[in-house]
Amino acid sequence: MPLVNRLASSVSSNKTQKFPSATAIFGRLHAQATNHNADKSAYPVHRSYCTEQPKQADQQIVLNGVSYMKDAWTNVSPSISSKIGRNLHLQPNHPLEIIKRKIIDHFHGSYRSRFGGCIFASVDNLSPVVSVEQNFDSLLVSPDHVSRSKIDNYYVKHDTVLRSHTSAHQRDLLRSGWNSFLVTGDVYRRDEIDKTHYPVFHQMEGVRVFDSFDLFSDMQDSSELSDFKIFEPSPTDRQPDKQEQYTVEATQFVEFQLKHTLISLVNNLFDDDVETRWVDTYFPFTHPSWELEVKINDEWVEMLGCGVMEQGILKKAGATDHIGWAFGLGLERFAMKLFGIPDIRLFWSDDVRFTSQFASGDSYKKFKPFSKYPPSYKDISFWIDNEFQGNDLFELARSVAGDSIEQMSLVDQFVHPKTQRTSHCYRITYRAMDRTMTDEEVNSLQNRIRQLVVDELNVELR
Ligand code: FA5
Ligand code: MG
Repeated sequence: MPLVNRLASSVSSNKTQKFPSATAIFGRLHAQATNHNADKSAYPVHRSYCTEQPKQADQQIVLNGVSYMKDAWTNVSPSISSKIGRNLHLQPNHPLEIIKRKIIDHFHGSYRSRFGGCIFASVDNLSPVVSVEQNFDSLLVSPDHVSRSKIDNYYVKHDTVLRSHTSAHQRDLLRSGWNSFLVTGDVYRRDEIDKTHYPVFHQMEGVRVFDSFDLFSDMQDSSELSDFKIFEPSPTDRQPDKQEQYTVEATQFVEFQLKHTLISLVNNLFDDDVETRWVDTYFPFTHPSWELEVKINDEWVEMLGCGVMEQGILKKAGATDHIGWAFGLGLERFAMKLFGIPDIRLFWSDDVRFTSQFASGDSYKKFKPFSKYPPSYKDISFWIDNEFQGNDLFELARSVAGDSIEQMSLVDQFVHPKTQRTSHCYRITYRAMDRTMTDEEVNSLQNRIRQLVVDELNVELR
């Protein structure tokens, strides 16, 4: 779409790595890219990337009614594919649908064009099956970036992936002519297991781009307008607080706008009853970049990532004379804070003791936990080889025990002084949300996991 048709609309603290996720992966690569002495062994060579030739397998995988030919990259498990199409964010009065609606209402209510219309368009029905190009390349994620790994993603086939973030749609929506939009959807990641992490969760992406009139027109004295420019006359070096092409003042305006927008959202949702802090971070698609953390039950929880969009993405989308911000927030984390939901697995529950509590659509009602059943702890220790990845273990355990596992954590590791072999000990917390699990049930699940780690992960039990 020609540019003229584009809709005319228009503090940081220390990083705590409590909830590592793909951001941590983006961050790791940044460290690798900027530190030439980085320990390469931290990125084992067996991780494979999209440059590999796919091996054709004579099997199909059907997702959302569409059939795909499997190849060497396919790693979508049945438990994951069964979640595609559930669309919790579209189920009326599901807590994720309520929080989505509240956020959209906030944006529609707070941001209006000169003519009174909504500035932010909203989309929530895009398929989670996207191309690798959309999920990574369109966002300037380099071809060998660790975040593309099969260890961390669910590949449908070599060039198709379950989106790992809603950022996968940024470039296409900008290209179709929108300057400000919200995109909500289910996203998929091979990730750790605990009360704030689940392999399928929901994100909302927000994007807003500005031309120089949008950005500087609020200046008191319009004669000053001409003094402010979005672009440097010639690119500078990249600096910690700005990209090469953008001026400091344009970047600071956008940073201010972005942070103000997100803090207003959080205050509006949580009635100002909330402690927040900004943490500097790294994403390949924004610079500078931040995470917003919120205190929940005395713990800082990362709620979203955001930043000033890389100009290369705007260029690819045809918005060459613009600057913009983007954010991606975790809907579960917002709903957990708003409703006081203690465990991310509950969002998938069909138990009426859960669903009935939201049936009225009342966003102010606090969740009343039904009785908490006793946990059962089991440890599993083994010698690992260089190929071992924690995410493979988490996936395997989930395939056996599903949502009966509340948490899995690495509680001990050491290297044997003589053999130099590495031992890992993981503690599995079993606790179903709807009943007490019997000892026999837990033992049988644990035995099955012990058997499968040996068969599939090439480890030796201790
Ligand atoms: C991203 O996904 C970036 N695409 C966000 C972004 C968008 C940055 C636009 C800049 C510009 P991250 O991996 O940090 O970033 O995830 C964003 C949010 O999703 C997190 O802050 C968290 O709230 C939520 N989240 C991440 N992993 C999980 C998980 N396994 N379970 C539940 N929520 C998660
Ligand atoms: Mg993050």
